[in-house]
Amino acid sequence: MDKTPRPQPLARDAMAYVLAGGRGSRLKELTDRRAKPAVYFGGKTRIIDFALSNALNSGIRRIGVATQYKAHSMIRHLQRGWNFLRPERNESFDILPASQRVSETQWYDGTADAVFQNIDIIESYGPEYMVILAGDHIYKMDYELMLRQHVDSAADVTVGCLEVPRMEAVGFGVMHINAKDEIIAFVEKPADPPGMPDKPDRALASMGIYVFNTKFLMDELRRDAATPGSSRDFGKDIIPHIVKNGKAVAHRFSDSCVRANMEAEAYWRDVGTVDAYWQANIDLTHIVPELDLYDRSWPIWTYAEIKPPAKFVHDEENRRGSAVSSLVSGDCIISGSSLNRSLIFTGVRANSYSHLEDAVVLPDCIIGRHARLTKVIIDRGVEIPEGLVVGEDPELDGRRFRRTESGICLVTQSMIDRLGTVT
Ligand code: ADQ
Ligand code: ADP
Repeated sequence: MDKTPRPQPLARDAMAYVLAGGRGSRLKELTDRRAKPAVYFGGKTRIIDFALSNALNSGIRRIGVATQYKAHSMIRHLQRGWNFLRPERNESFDILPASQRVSETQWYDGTADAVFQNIDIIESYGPEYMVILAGDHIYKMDYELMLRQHVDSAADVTVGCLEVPRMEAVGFGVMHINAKDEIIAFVEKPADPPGMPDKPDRALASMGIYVFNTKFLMDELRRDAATPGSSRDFGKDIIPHIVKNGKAVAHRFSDSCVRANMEAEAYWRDVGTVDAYWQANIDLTHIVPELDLYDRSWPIWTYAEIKPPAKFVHDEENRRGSAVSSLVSGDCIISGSSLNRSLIFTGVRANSYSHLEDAVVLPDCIIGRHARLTKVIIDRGVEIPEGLVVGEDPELDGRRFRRTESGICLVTQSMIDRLGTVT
């Protein structure tokens, strides 16, 4: 028998700190009233559940979530679904809204400031490592492997990274690395991203997730806070400074992503635009989607009320309630309505003669009789009036709804309320 002692999991000495305060303005009306990490995704979950579930599944038992922009919807979700981590088991779960703790005039500035302002809370727990996460990405990742690389390489910071097409990297931090995976150059959101030396059409992009030794991070945050002109941001200030003055190492996402089948590509999505959001949700209706929500070894936890099952009704007028290649959540009643390639969140009512195709319908919507909806996202709680047609007349749709260039329509209740005034 192999008697080599197993290494202790590093995750038990780590705290995950999830940055969840950003608006995500490219999601338009979907983030008018809630922060991007609180936006619904995948039928039952919200975007932030992915980072939080990754932390939990990686073995991390201390979690802090920094919120700022329109935080109520998220705070409610976190309080209901995520406060099962218990201090008496050496665990913790803290919701950390910007609350002017450092100065009475200062809300969170950049992302680094959202950590800096809570240094005392972090230090009171004394974690050895900090795993800084963005709360707004969809992916499955084992952070233990990133922690292990961080410790083995004795890095000051380890930055999660993945390859993207070069021109898509304008929205990311972009890095060059050497043969030992040390980051030798880092530039935040360059207008003309540098390609990889061996693949000029690709760029190595930061995922905006970082591992630090806690003491090093606290010293860095204090140094940065005392630096005039800093925007107090990880991507703009902290990471470039460490790349120049210390040891920053890149961790490739493909090394630690969790895949049900190893031939699948490493799945990571930003879902930061209306198109990307629609596509990632609709992708789940594929026969074998790249993102497997049914993988019991890496569950995505969320808050969900106990609701009755989805029901499909063959109505009195002999219309079948049916769904093909679709996901339908609990508490939905699909009565005499047909759904194809659609993703229906909890509590939706779809009435007779309505037809939904490539539709993403958020919780508690009511679809009126004879409505025909194609390539749509329907915001939470919208009442679609009888006979409304969306997705068949681009010009009319463009005047009534938020229509993207690729023809996806985002429909909110206020757009429905204004329908009578739009010709
Ligand atoms: P961005 O995604 O542009 O770039 P940012 O908008 O700062 O980074 O958001 C990062 C995360 O922090 C998001 O989850 C957001 O909700 C949250 N956040 C933003 N401002 C906050 C605040 N004041 N308080 C609390 N939370 C806040 C970053 C990196 C890039 C990297 C990309 C990857 O800077 O280098 O490539 O992430 O998406
Ligand atoms: P959730 O995102 O949790 O589904 P809702 O879509 O119901 O919640 O609302 C999003 C946020 O907007 C919540 O914080 C809620 O309190 C707030 N809100 C809901 N209705 C209104 C309203 N009429 N005016 C202002 N804020 C509202």
